[in-house]
This record gives sequence, C-alpha cells and structure tokens, in this order.
Amino acid sequence: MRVIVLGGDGFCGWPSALHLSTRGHEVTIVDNFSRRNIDNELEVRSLTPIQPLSVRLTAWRQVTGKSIAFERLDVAEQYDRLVQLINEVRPDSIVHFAEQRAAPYSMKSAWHKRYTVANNLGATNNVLSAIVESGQDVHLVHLGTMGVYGYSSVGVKLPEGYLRVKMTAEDGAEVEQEILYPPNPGSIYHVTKTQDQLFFAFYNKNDEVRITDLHQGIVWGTQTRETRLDERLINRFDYDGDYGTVLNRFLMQAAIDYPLTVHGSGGQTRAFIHIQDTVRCIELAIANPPAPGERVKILNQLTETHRLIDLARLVSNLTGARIEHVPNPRREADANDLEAANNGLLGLGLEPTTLREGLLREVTEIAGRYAGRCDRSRIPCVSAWTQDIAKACSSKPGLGRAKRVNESLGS
Ligand code: NAD
Ligand code: USQ
Repeated sequence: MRVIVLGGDGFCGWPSALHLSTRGHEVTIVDNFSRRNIDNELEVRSLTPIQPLSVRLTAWRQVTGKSIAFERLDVAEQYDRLVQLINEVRPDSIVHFAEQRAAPYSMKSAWHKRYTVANNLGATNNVLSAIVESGQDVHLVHLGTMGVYGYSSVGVKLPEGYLRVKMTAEDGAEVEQEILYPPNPGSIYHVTKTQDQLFFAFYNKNDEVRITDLHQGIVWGTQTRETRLDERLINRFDYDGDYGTVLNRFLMQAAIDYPLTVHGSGGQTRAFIHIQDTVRCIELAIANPPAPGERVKILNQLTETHRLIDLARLVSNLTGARIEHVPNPRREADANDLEAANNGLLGLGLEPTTLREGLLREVTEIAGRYAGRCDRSRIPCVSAWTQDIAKACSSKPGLGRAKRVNESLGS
C-alpha cells in the first residue's frame, strides 16, 4: 500500500514509518519539524541522540535497502501543498500523528493554548478537507487519546468510542440511540482531540470518508525492532516536565538517582501501551479499514491500566529509586478507577508487550545508557493548570520547582 505518515519525524510517527516500510508499504513522511523547534523553545533535547531526518532516512536506506520519501510541510498551514501531495502520491492510507501532543505544553500560557488549538484543529480539518478535494478514497487513521473519555470508568468498562443510551420520549416510550461517548477533556490538548472526533463524525457522514480513530493510552518505551537496527535510527525519548510522559520519566529518574515524582497521592489510574505495540496497531489499522459507508471506527489502543503509585513502586522495587509525592500542577482527580475495552485491536491480532517483561530492558538499554545527556533542571513539571494551583505549588515546593511554576505562567 501507499501510505503518507503525517508527523513521521515524531516519537510515534518515526518508528511507525519504519515498521510500515519493513512490511513492504511505500511510505512518505510529512513533517514541519515543529517538535524539534519546541525542544529549542524549551531548551531541552531528547535523552536519546536523535539524528536529523535526512540522516535517519539515509541510514534506513543503507541498513535495509528501502527508501522512505519526505515532504517538509505544515499540515495546518499549507493546505494547497497537502492537496497536491495527495494527488501525486495517491495514498491508500494517511496516518495522522501531526498534532501538538503534550497536555502541560498546551497549558503553559495563553499563547500555548491558542497554538495547540490552531495547529491541531487546523491540521485535522485540512487533511479531511484535502482528502475530499482530491476525490480519492483514502483511509484516514488518526491518533487520538484515551483522555477524550476523561479517566473515570463510572463502574463500567469504557466502550470503544460509542455509548448506547436510553431516553424517555414525551409519550413515555423508551428510545435507544448510540452516541459518541460524552467527552470529558482534562487539558486544552485533550480538548483538541475531542473536537477532532466531531470533524471525523461530520466528514464521515457528509463525504463518506473512511476513518479509524485510535484512542491511545500513554506510550512508554523507546525502541522498536526497526529503530534498534542502527544508532542513527534511534527514537526520541522525552523526559522534561512538559513532554516527558510519566512512566518514561520514572525510568529516567531511576537511572539518574532522582526521586520518582508522583503528582499528589498517585491514585490516578491511566492506560498504557508500549511503543512496539503502537507501531503494530498502526499496521493493523491500515490493514483493516472500515467498509465504504461505515461509521468512524473507534478503537481503544491500550494494553494495560495502572495506578501511578503502583508504577512508581514497581520501578522503585526494580531499581531502588526513592519515591517523592510532589504537589500536582494539574487540575485532575487525585484518584480514579479506569477500565477500558480494547477488544478491537486484540481481535485484529495485537499481542501486548507487558510492563513486567519490558521495564528492565528500558531502564538499562535507554535510560541508563544515555543518562549523561539529562539536564536535571528540566525534570520538574512547571506548567500549572491554573493561577491558584501555581500559587499552591509555590507554597509547597517539591524539588525546587516553585520558581519555575511561576515563570511558566508569566510566559
Ligand atoms: P510528537 O510530538 O513526538 O510527534 C508529532 C510530530 O508531528 C512531530 O514530529 C511534529 O513536528 C509533527 N507536527 C506537529 N504539527 C504539525 C503540523 N502542523 N504539520 C506537520 N507536522 C506537524 O508526538 P507523538 O508522541 O509522536 O504523538 C503523535 C500522536 O499520537 C499525537 O497526535 C498524540 O496526540 C498521539 N498520542 C501520543 C501519545 C504518547 O504517549 N506519545 C499517547 C496517545 C496519543
Ligand atoms: N504525572 C506524575 N508525575 C510526573 C508526570 C506526570 O505523577 O512526573 C501524572 C500526571 O499528573 C497525570 C499522569 O501522570 O496524572 C499522566 O501524565 P502524562 O504526562 O504521562 O500523560 P498525559 O498528560 O495524559 O499525556 C500523554 C501524552 C498524550 C496522550 C495521553 C494519553 O502526552 O499525547 O494523549 O498521554 S491519555 O493519558 O490516555 O490521555
């Protein structure tokens, strides 16, 4: 198949592009390098020494003999070039990773909120509109998030996207309907993902665009079979307070003898998936598009759910790292239950990598090996969800973070 990977230089996009290339697909990466520019803005760098994309692509050709094409393009801004590219490549599928994906970054300041909304909604609407304008039957596979549901399973398993509800009509009759599960976003970034869902529902209804929306949990791990082939292919590993996600942060913190930073009680339960399983899910989604005229296919892309404090204990038992409960800069429930259905991808053949088998390898292979590249001053989470929370965090500073919390709100 011919596949365009939007955001193919990023953490999920790069290993997905390599995996699809390995499986014989003709891959074109699109990226505007906004993620690399954000590293410059935040004065951080990936823990792993990621190479410029041209070096990555040359290495891939040298190691495997396979070519991946590249187009530098802003999906949210350069609409005409996007249409032109679709007309030239005539893709069977487009995989859409090209969004600003960090919740803390989206909450740093008014500018960051507006950038995240403009970029993410602009990109999603552009790709859908461009597919329609091209007149081609392209299957769009989008990376959404488990965060669209909020994080409470209200005593039942979160379904895959849709909820059957019963309502009572005026005449007392009972009416049944299936609706999108009520959105309950916890950050501006998560708001954009809930709004993406409405774009999908509309373009699917109006133009019969075939769409799969993958509601992914927190991705952990770094390497996949393909990115391990040569050090020039190494994937990015974000550890800073804005982009680092919780389990990868714990692994890195353990490797550099820094306390594991649990926000609040650690009773928050979240969904997780290893990066190796992410790339497999993308392959499965591409191979199993919805039928023409079928509604948007929503699949929950997670393999396990865990309470954060349990993860911290697991990493601590494995490495001897100390756990520190720090004030939570986010407005979120201090504890929640979370159970979610993931039958869709399991049914298509996903075989989950479990935390227990993968954790130790991550600590030694990546976090330990590149620990020397870590800038400890970038570890604290400095983006507070509200002014009041920023003040509260300042009065109870954890790990010398108070000053920078205030700075972030002023930016
Ligand atoms: P990332 O920031 O590493 O990668 C995103 C890539 O898209 C970057 O290379 C960036 O430069 C590019 N990009 C952003 N806006 C663009 C635009 N307007 N035009 C062209 N390129 C653009 O993020 P990631 O971790 O790889 O996440 C990819 C997708 O998966 C996101 O949509 C995210 O919401 C979703 N997701 C990620 C995780 C996770 O834990 N990383 C979990 C669930 C869902
Ligand atoms: N947390 C800590 N300590 C830390 C960092 C975070 O306790 O050092 C807590 C946060 O307060 C939060 C939880 O860990 O309760 C998860 O935070 P995170 O940064 O790991 O993940 P999140 O902000 O939810 O975002 C990530 C990705 C995003 C994706 C989402 C999937 O960045 O792109 O959509 O995971 S989900 O969580 O299922 O919504």
